[in-house]
Amino acid sequence: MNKLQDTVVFITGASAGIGEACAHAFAAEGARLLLAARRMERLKEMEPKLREAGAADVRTIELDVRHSDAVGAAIGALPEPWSNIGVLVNNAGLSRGLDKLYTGKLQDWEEMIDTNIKGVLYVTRCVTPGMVARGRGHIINLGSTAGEMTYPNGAVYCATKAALKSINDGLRMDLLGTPVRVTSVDPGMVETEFSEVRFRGDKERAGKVYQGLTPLTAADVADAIVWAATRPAHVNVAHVLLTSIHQANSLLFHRE
Ligand code: NDP
Ligand code: 8X3
Repeated sequence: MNKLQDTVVFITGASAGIGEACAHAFAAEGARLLLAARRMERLKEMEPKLREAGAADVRTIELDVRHSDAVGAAIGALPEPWSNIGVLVNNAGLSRGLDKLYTGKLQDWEEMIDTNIKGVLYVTRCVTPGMVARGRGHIINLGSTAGEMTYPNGAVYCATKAALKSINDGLRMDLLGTPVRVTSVDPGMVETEFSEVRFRGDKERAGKVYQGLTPLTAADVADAIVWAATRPAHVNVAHVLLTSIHQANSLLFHRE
């Protein structure tokens, strides 16, 4: 039997990109998928395909992780077995703009900080006590090479991902003595809707980000996440850093 058969896997930001790919990868493991995002219609469209792909069951929630009350209400209202979350993938996140810090837009900063840091904290705060009480759980956060090395014009996005490093380390220490695991999966450039969101729908500018190189795919990242989630229960994969062969770090790329 698959290790994750019937395990409730909660994925935030499951309506696109890495989150959507994780939904498919965990479906293939026979997991029970709890999927959250703001675009409910996308989640609903995914549902039948995920069942076909092997998901034990699928439940979708409309959720904006920036709102602590909404996060608490959505998680608090889950009936069994959905409330028994075994794996949490804190994936919801975004970047806005590519600007010098001293000319950046406050609204962009608020959105990134509220989603990428506070959203992760709110969801983690709601889900982790149940994991501790049940003696089983795994929290997987989406970091980034951006959190390892800051790049020009991206200070605030990079800071949100660097903050996750401290959150992961702190959480791992606070959970010591419990069986709950904490993993950070930190990809380099992945071709998703990420750049379109960053440039507010400017597809041409977004396309240029990936020009001349082979980026990671969302499925590559999902593969690493499922790998971390399927290690033996005593193994905690603290950190996975993965880039395409055309990327050395946040700043250095090989373009044909
Ligand atoms: P996408 O834009 O393709 O997907 C982002 C997902 O996050 C969407 O499903 C979106 O759903 C959801 N989301 C955004 N804001 C919120 C919110 N406030 N509440 C709930 N859901 C939200 O981007 P990626 O798949 O690339 O990004 C996923 C994660 O991976 C992010 O944390 C990102 O920082 C990280 N990452 C991405 C890399 C890349 O190069 N693409 C590299 C390294 C890390 P909806 O709009 O429906 O709410
Ligand atoms: C996303 C990767 O380098 O575009 O975290 O910021 S990058």
